[in-house]
Amino acid sequence: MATQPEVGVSDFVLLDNLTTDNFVENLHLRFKHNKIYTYIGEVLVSVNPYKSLDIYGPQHMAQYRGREMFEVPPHVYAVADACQRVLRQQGKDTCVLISGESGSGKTEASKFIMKYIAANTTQVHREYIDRVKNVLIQSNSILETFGNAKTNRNDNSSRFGKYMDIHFDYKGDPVGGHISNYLLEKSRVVSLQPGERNFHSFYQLLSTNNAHTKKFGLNTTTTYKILGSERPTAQDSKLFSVTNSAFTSLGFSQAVVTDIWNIVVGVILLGELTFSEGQEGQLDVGGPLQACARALGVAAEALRGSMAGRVLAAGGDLVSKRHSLCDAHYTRLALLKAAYDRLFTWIVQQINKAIEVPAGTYKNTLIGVLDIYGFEIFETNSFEQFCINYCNEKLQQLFIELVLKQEQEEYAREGIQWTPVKYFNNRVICELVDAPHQGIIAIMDEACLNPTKISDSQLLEAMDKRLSGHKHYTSRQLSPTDKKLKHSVDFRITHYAGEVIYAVTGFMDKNKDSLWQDLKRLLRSSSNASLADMWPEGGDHIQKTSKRPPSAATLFRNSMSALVAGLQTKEPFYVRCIKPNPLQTPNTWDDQLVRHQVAYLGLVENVRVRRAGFASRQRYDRFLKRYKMLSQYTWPNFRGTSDKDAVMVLLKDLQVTDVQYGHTKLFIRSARTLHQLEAARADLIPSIVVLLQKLWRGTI
Ligand code: AD9
Ligand code: MG
Repeated sequence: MATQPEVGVSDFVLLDNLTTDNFVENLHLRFKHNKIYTYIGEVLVSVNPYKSLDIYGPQHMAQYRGREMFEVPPHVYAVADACQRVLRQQGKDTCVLISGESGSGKTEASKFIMKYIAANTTQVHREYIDRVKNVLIQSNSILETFGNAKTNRNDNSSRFGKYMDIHFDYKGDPVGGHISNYLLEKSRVVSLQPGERNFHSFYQLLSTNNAHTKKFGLNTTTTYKILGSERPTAQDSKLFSVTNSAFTSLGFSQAVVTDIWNIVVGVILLGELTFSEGQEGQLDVGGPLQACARALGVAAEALRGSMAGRVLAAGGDLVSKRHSLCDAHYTRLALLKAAYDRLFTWIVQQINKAIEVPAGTYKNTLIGVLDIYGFEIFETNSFEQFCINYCNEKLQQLFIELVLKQEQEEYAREGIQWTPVKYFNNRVICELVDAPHQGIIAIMDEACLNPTKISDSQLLEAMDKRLSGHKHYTSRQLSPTDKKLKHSVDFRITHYAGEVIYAVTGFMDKNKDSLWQDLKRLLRSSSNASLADMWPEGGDHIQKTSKRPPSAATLFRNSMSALVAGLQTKEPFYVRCIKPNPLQTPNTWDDQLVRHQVAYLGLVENVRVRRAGFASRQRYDRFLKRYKMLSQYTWPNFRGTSDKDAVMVLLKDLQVTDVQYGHTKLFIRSARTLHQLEAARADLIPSIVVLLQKLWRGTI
């Protein structure tokens, strides 16, 4: 592998004339030759090839085992290996942060990393470790079935954020894991953009005639309302078996698997219920009420009742309130979203039970893999995109802080002087969203807590009042002449990755995220034991006044801060994913699209920082091994004491002066020097090979 010809430069720090044009050109050149990976120092830039490349097999894994990143061509396996090496050699927790926009290849990268880590284990306790590896990998299939969907950007788009810790014992073998899930895009259950699908689980279930569908009269040919116009495919039916066998591998009992699919059936059928106003003003519920109730394990009458009205505890009294048609529709939507969301979170909890490190097993270190939904700009952007894009801001912020911090720390550790490079710091955008009292989340929460009902447009007024003048915020009201802000509900955030216009419609409701107590009680009473288990608060006494739960945005902000705090304690590795075209096709390059991503990911600045001080840094022993042939004083052997001395002698002989000698590493200032060293090495290798061959043959 190491002898393969180089295409462009495999590390951007070696780029001669660093401009965005040259950066993109190098990326494109490599992409054309199926070289989808390129480094910026230790950061991996990955371009989605949209075709399967023969670079992930066991023989490829073997080539990365125990090798330094610069010794082998760039690869996501090299990142995984470096991660595992830090963990084994330094006993440090590490994490891989994968970012990039929707469809850029984050989830695939995270799976390759897990696959590599799982394969790279010692031979002791083989059986146990094989089980752990198997469940870690199988858990992905279940998560994707229930949490991924086809969007206009990606046929298998993650609609939730995932952070997975993989725990290792003192030998560096995986012993278990833990998954944290973040904000599932549950609104998808009830509304789809044209051309998009609901979560894969629905189509998988309906792709075959199976016990679950037969029992409730579902069939493969009917079009169900929540599924839009999309039909199950052959791929869905294949994946349905994969999901079911993953359930079995993870130790889900048949009863639990049946419970899960019954809930999915229940959700589909809830969408089929019809409401009409009866003669006496009561609400009539039509459609498959009986089957729906059976699937959810509740009495049909109780289900009907909870759509037709609700019971409120007012003061000490219980008051019944009839639902209007509009209330009933709203109630159904809320129930659909909540039921599916809880199902997803509950499945993650069950997976966690299956993969948790058994009590008594020694946990030493861990690798965290973060694969989160990418930055999104849709035709209409709502609360979900607001949260997703905020999440991407937080990760970008972490990247900025850690990359700078790491560099500075390394220079300090090695006793090297440097002047920091200026960056666009997106902290100001994070604060626009999450600052206490002044941020959008705080303003939303305040509105949600207001005892009088605040409408979405009143929320927007409140935001305008507090945020007018903010450089990254505006709205139709504040900028009436701005043609892009078409509707009165529009506001715009200038994110680090671009401008996004959000429609405030639905923000209040989605942020409150409340569900009538009656519905919680109904689900708690289900004979479907798993469903009942998902709704513990449904068991509370009707008159118990519990504190209002935190809003959806606050919960999300808190989970993001906890995530970032956790990541900051670990040694980070980065994979920056790039989407080459919007068509999801191979061999197609959209220069504008790539250029935009390179710009907002700050990749050129990343190279600058990396080179601000120095184009390259290498441990003395490694440097010597690679270049000692270039001087008679170091080839074949140096007679001095330390590797550092040898490198000093070597570079003096070569008259290389633009370097600084750190305590353990050599810092080379210009990429040109590194090029020259590489070129000199490449020139010499053939003659050395001839020399060695002659030596072996005894002809000299
Ligand atoms: V989203 O934010 O979840 O919508 P991701 O996760 O960034 O997005 P994903 O990994 O799902 O994107 O990649 C999208 C598709 O690109 C995959 O389904 C594959 O078909 C394709 N892909 C991505 N990476 C590779 C790869 N290394 N080799 C081949 C790939 N195909
Ligand atoms: Mg994904």
